[in-house]
Amino acid sequence: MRLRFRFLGVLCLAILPELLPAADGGPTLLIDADNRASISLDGDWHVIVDPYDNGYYDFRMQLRADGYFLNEKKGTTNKLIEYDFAKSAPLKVPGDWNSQRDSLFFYEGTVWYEKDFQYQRKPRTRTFLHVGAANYVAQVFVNGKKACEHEGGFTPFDCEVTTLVKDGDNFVVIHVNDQRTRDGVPTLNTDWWNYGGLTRDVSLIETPESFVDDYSLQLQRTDASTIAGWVHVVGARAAAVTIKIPELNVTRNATTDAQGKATFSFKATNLQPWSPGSPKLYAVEIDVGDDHLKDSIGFRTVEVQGDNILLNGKPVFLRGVSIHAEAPYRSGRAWSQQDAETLLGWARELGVNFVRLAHYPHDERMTRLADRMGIMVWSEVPVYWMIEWGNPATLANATSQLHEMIRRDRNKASVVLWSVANETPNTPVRLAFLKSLIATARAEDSSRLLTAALLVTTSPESRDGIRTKVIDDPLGEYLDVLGCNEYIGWYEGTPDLAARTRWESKYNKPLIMSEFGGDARFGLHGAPDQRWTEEYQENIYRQQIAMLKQIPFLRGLSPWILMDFRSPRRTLPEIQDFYNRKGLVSNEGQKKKAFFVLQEYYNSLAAKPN
Ligand code: GCB
Repeated sequence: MRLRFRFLGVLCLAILPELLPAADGGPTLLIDADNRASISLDGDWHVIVDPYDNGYYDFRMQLRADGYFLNEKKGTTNKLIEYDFAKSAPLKVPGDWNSQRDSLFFYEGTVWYEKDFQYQRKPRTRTFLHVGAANYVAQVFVNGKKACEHEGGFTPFDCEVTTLVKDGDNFVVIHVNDQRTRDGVPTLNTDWWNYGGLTRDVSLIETPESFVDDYSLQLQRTDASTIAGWVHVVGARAAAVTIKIPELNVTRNATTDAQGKATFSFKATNLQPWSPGSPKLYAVEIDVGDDHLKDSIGFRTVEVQGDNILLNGKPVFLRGVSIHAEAPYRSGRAWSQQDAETLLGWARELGVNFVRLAHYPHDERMTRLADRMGIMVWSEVPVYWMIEWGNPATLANATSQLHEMIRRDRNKASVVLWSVANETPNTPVRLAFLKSLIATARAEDSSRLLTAALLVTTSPESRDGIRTKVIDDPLGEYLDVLGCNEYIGWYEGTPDLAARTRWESKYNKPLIMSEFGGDARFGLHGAPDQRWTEEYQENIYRQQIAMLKQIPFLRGLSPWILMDFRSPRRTLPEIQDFYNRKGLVSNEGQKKKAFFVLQEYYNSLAAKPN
């Protein structure tokens, strides 16, 4: 909960004790939500843009912690009511507000969303309101009562509304606020657009009274013919759980323990492991009483041995590219199947077997599609640049976003790396913060590799003009794979400086060059030393690739970035116009010259066995 609401809470206690927010149990996160039967609430929602948060006050300026906009919704003839959802213009959900209305392009603040829906309650059924993502804080009210609230703009949440829905007419109001705050995750400054709103799907999910809320099924690292995992059940004691993988002739039963967990471990003979060359997914069925879940899961191992990354026991080189969740061809936050297919389609054309989904968890359609296409994924939390490292509330917030990212995607074979941070300062307080995130990630998922995009130190030039970049960040000790961002030729010198740069690492660990690149406006041509031209960007890529080939412990790269993306930091008229132009593809889908340089390199690597 952010300061603003904490303050509101204190005020309410002091002067309006009867108006405290309804007690809510907090949201949960239903794994595999996109595979459950649901009633979509996507489409037009009425919205009230509320820059002063007046929806929390009544007409006498009395604070209504339960939300003035909620209780008076339908209105009565004789009262002064100064708003009307029914007459307010709609916005599409999913969708950020910035790209849907010119007047909201730069808007950061509160928008109240409202939707009417018909519902019939069913016996022995629980109902959840599922929100795929709301940037940044959301408070959900159903039929005027608070259901839950959530902080974090890129992970899903599910509010139980079983006792709030009724037969016939219902309405849901969601208060979404995307004001940046110093103590937030991310914090005040980022190099991407702060797209606000209900940016992913919203639906009602129905479950039986007892149901599966989480499960994990993985190949054991030490024994690639054993599948092990657990199923967590809520609402029942000693529940009988059955797992079936028909193609492997597997049927296994187990009973939940006092914590609601049933554990499994079984041999899987003739298993075809998931890999980029053969992204095999198995239909998996999980049955607990009346709850029947279906998923498609790939099984593979990923581990580190010295400075190698092993996929299914064999060394692999990660030919990647970084991707923002920016919608291709139209601006705005990407969310649709079409968006995912376009972005991963270009990546595939480039010759990748790996993508870095920067700088926050992307829509689940991306990781599902990566599973099917055989593209390994680096997924990260928005712990970016300067977070309030010493603030326990910020750590709690980052921890919960990390937990939600892992929980949503823990059964996706494509996800091989969790990243806990991007370009963070080398200070003791930040190290303590990130060590805590790493401990959480390891406790929640011991099967994947942990990484972070680090900054490096550079030694002064020697007499022959050679410099050394040293990976010596103390965080490296706690990671499995080192990530490193460098901008030789763009923020640092000219492209030819790459030829005079050597790399060393304090750690015997694999390195992924998680960012490098430079801006080019598509269609702007000039000499290779002329900034902003396609030729300059192409030059950077050529020089970088020559340098990267010399790094003995390099095990992958994800240059910055697949497509141009909106950023408020990039104001240069006629070149940037609020776009970061480091894309290999323009936001209109035009491929720049550097695209083909990287493609040629990746094709040559793909031709060699790993
Ligand atoms: C970085 C950041 C990335 C920026 C990029 C740039 O180091 O990690 O978020 O967009 O540089 O273009 O400056």
